[in-house]
Amino acid sequence: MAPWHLVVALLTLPGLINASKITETLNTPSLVKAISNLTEAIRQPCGSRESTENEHIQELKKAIKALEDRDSDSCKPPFFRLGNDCLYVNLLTKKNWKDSRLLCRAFGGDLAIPTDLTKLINYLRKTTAWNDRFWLGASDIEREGDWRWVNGSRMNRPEWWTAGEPNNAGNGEDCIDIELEYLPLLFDTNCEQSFYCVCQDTKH
Ligand SMILES: [Ca+2]
Ligand SMILES: [Ca+2]
Repeated sequence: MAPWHLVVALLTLPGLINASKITETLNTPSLVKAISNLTEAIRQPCGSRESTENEHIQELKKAIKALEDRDSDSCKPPFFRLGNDCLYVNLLTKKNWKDSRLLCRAFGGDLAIPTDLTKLINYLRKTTAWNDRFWLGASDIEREGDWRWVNGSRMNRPEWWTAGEPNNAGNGEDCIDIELEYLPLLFDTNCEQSFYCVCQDTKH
């Protein structure tokens, strides 16, 4: 149950409101204060309490909104926030592109479609080995030269390619990877090679 649903459930049963229990569960002082104020207002005699009650309901709504904003900004583990994206960098096992995609899907995501390639590369350079390679979520498997992200959209970022890429070397390079050893941009590479990968939770 999402925290705000818990709050709403508690508010429908005023006799059960217990500020210390809510503090323990949610650890959000502003929300607890709003609930306490509203509870106090409800206890006042009818007639004198209406305006105070409305004020406290507004206060409560604001606190719940703040809680919702906090939750919508967070990424579900193992994903972490990097700019606008919820990403997961798999450094446990190297797999080919298709199996890397399955791995990302097992976590509830897919191979990454990064919003900010520079930010991602800076992160990888700080946290991984200098010559690591990572699959991303784009390929021209369906039609040579027609680069598509895994969500089906056209990969329209010509500035993200390393100079001379994509070159479909050996007539067999249909998947995109980052190669930190070289210029920190994208390469087309044989999809059967085994690399680490960057996954993304596309629900965030
Ligand atoms: Ca190709
Ligand atoms: Ca290439």
